[in-house]
Amino acid sequence: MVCKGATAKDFTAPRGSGRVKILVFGAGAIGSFVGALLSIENEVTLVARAAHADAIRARGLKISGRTTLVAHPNVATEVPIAEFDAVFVTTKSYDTANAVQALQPLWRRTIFVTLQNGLGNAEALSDAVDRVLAGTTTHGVTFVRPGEVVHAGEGETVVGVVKGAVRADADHMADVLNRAGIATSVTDDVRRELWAKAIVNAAINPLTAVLRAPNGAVVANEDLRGIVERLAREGASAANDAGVTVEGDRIAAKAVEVARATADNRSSMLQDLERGRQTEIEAITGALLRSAAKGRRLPYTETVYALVRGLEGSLAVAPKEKTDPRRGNLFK
Ligand code: KPL
Repeated sequence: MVCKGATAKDFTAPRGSGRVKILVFGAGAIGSFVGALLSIENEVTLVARAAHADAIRARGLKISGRTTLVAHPNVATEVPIAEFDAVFVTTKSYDTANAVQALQPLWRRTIFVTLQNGLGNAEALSDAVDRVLAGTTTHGVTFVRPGEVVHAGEGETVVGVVKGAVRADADHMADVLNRAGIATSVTDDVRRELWAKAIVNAAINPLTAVLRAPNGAVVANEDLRGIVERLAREGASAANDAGVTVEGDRIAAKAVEVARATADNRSSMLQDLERGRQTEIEAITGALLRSAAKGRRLPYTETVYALVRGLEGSLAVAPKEKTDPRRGNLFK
């Protein structure tokens, strides 16, 4: 247990050691999935919206698909006053600032792990929080209704140190995730991993949103697969412009591999549009466009960016809700 003033080292428990007290802030698809699995061996509190929280209290948190489970984590609709060994931030990227504010009581008390899509989340956390790990996951998870998510596609999870923590903290967190059945490795270059994941998202999510089709559709024929690969290569050139080495052909192959592995999943961007919500286009595709060197054109990326922005506009997607800063917008 981490107490006030504890150092990163205090957090490090021996491998295979017992229960960890975890707060998962943001109970959308990924937050619910990770929170449910972690709750089997650990004491997990999921901060969720009222309808989701009520459903979980009444019937448990149901995961179906590749993972079948009814979990019974603690639920709350705002940050509880308690000590935690770790906080997972799993909100949408446009809600990270709200999340950081809501979690202020824990900034100096525990280690934070961002497990979010898009670029900029680790930086936003690091501006406020003492100890930060970041992670990426390519599991495909769909939020079906309050109290229920579907694990539609297997993925990989990677964590690494961003700020104020040590490699042993990342090892411990990976161990906690592995013991929960979420296969996780540790990287010494988490920045590169975050960029690679953003590029994979930029190659898959907008296309699925435009086509209104699950991930598998974008690699089901050569023409569409060609677009996925071009989007990934353009993303790699934006990353390289920003000083992050990403190899174009390799990340293109990775994007195709992830789309195949999550073929049945509806991407988070498609789920957002289907629910009439704002998408993460700015933190994913927009961030890549803004990172490209002056004068570099990314024609495929620019096109899907404009299409998704257009869809958000034409579907009258609710502008970002004004949220109670204690709660943030809790869905990822
Ligand atoms: O991260 C995802 C998302 O939908 O945001 C993938 C890996 C593409 C799974 O759908």
